Amino acid sequence: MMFLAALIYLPFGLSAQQAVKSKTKSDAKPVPSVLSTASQASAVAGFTGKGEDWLLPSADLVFPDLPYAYDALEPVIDRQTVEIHYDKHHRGYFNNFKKAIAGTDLETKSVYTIFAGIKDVPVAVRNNAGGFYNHVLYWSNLSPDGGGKPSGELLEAITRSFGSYEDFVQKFNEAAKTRFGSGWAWLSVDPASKELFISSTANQDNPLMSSEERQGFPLLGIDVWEHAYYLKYQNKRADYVESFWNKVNWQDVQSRYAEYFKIAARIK
Ligand code: MN3
Repeated sequence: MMFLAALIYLPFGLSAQQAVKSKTKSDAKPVPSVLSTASQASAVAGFTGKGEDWLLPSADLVFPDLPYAYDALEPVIDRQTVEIHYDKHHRGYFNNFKKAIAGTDLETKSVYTIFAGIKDVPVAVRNNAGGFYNHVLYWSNLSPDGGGKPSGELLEAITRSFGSYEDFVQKFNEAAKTRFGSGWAWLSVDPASKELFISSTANQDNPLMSSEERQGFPLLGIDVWEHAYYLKYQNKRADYVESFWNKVNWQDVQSRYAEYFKIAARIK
C-alpha cells in the first residue's frame, strides 16, 4: 500500500523527504528509478507529451516517463527492446536535442516551429528533435491494455478517409513494411482537408516537417528502425508490424485527434 501511495502522490506535491520517510516506515520495495525521477521532472514542467505540451519552448521540454513497465508490452514487444529503446535510444535523442539547441534561439521555439522550418536547422537538431518527439508519441500510442478498434469520431474519420478500418490497417501496414531502411509510418490529419492520411518518413523525420511532401499532424506512428524490433523479430519486420496492432492505445490516438482541432491554430 505504501509503495502505491508513494507512486501516486509523489508527483503531486509530497516532498521527496516525506516520501522517503513513508517508504522507510514500511517494507515497500523502492520506487523504480524511471518512475520516481522522471515523474518528478515531468510534474515540474507539466510536460506529458500530449499535443498542447509541445507548444512549450524547447528549453522547457523534459524527458517524460515511460507510461508503463519495461515488460508491459510483452509478448508484442519484449522487455529488453523496450528498455534499450526508451532508456538508451530515446533518452539519447532527448539529450542530443538539448545539446544541439543549447545557447541558440531554437531554445525559445516550440518543436512545431522547428519542424515547420526544418530545412533551416542543423541536421543534429532535425535528427534529435524528430527522434525525441517521435518516440514520445510511439510510447504513448501503445498500452499494455491496447488493441481492439477505434471508435467514435476517429473511426468515422478513418472510414471516411480509407473506406473501412480494415482498408486503413492494410494501407498503414504497407507503408510500414515498405519504408526502405530506417524510418516511421504514420496516420496523420491533413490540416487543409481535415482528412486522415498515411505516409512514411525516413530516419527521424515526421509529417510535421516542412520537408515532407504531404504535411500533417501525427496521431499514430510506428517505429520501423531495426532497434524497435530486431531482438525479438530479427529480419521479420512484417511480423512486428502486424503484432503492433495488439497494443495500440486507441484512447491516446483518439485524444490526439480531438486535441488537434483545439490547438491547430496555435501550431507554427
Ligand atoms: Mn526508435
